[in-house]
Amino acid sequence: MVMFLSMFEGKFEERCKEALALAKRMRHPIVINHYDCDGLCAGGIITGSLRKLGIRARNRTVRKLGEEEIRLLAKENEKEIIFADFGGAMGEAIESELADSSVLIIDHHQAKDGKILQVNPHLFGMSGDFEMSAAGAAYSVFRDDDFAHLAIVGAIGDMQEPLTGANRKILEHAEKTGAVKSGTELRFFGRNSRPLAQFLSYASEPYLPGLTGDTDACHAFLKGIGIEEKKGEKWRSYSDLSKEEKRILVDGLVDHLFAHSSRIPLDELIGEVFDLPRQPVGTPLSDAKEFSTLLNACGRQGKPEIGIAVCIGEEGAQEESQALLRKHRQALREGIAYAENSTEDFGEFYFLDARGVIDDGIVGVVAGMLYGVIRRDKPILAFALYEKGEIKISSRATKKLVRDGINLGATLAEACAGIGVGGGHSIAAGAQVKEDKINEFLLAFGEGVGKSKSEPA
Ligand SMILES: [Mn+2]
Repeated sequence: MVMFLSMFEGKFEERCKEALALAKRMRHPIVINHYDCDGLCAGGIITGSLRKLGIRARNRTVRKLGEEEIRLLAKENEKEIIFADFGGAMGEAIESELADSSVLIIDHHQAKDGKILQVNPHLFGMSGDFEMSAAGAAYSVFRDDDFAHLAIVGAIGDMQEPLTGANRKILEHAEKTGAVKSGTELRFFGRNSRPLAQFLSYASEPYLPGLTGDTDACHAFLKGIGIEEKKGEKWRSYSDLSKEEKRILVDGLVDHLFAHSSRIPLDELIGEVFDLPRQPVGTPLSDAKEFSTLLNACGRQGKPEIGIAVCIGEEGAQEESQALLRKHRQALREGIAYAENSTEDFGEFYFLDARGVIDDGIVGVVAGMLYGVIRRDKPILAFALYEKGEIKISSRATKKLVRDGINLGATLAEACAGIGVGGGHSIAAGAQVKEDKINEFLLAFGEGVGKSKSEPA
């Protein structure tokens, strides 16, 4: 039996216990979660924990939960429902449409407390934007240490780094149980799993000009700084390097980036990383950041059930998920190659029109990666085709731009007023606008950016 370790202060802890008691009374619940990394982690924690308790939980992953979705759900006559990573803002609709069902909401977005039992950091004076994800909230309810690593993967997927507050408490606990091991290292993928040249040439977050996508250039670079790629017959990975070699590699990268007039700040190259020692060695699952990308790949390619299976630790799911991850990375590389040559300077912001070229599911990620290759002096706005004559809009900024007054969530919401829907975080936000309204939108967005710069927060 799992011990209910006390991790948080009074009221939140009480709410978690109530939620666990409600979940344990369920017999055949359906867990409904959002399709992004954090949603899948939360869904995986809940579904996996319930099944370990002997409860036959089913899982369903969806892209959104609005009034229409709730109405449809009411028709299905589900009697026991757990919502994860959404639902907090839909309390009233859930109350009226699903009045006959036993419902639990585990969310971390802005929400109101109501009659439906809800676990949400926002309701207890914590920040759901920065210090707890839906996966963190789900883990706080079930406290099953087999899934502790997913609480960290979910937080990283929702861009909550650096981990502070509740996230830091969960991390400390997860480190004690041996599920997670943190350290300060180069942040690219494949520290433990890839030969050095691939480690560099596959780097996409951040994107390394002159190295990403060019394995020959990476061999030459490593040779130039005197790092041996092989030990005997074996290709060395980053984690095989000595401390001194790691330092030489980092210095070499900084020089290289400077020579390519790249403006990647050092804290995007090096930072806190999270190894997951209980996951299969040498696979993307053994690193929290890679795990999060793998889950996003599953969700965005319409295979969330594979992501859930990986979270729960079902056999065979791992191989399939890695194939999805490879496809996802390939699409990102193609996207950034296109974006690099197609981004235009629109005065107040950079504009990437990727309609018909980059998928709406990854256009935001590509927009963020663009900061590896263009000046970081203004926000990036990108267009992709969406459904039914609509355009999916993604925008990204940098931390410095946010400090200077940029708030993309607010600016997008305002620019969309009357012609679409939009919103999100100050550093990353999205919107959907009808195709025939895009000129109107572009003008309004440019004006909004100009205004927020002149009135710093
Ligand atoms: Mn989330």
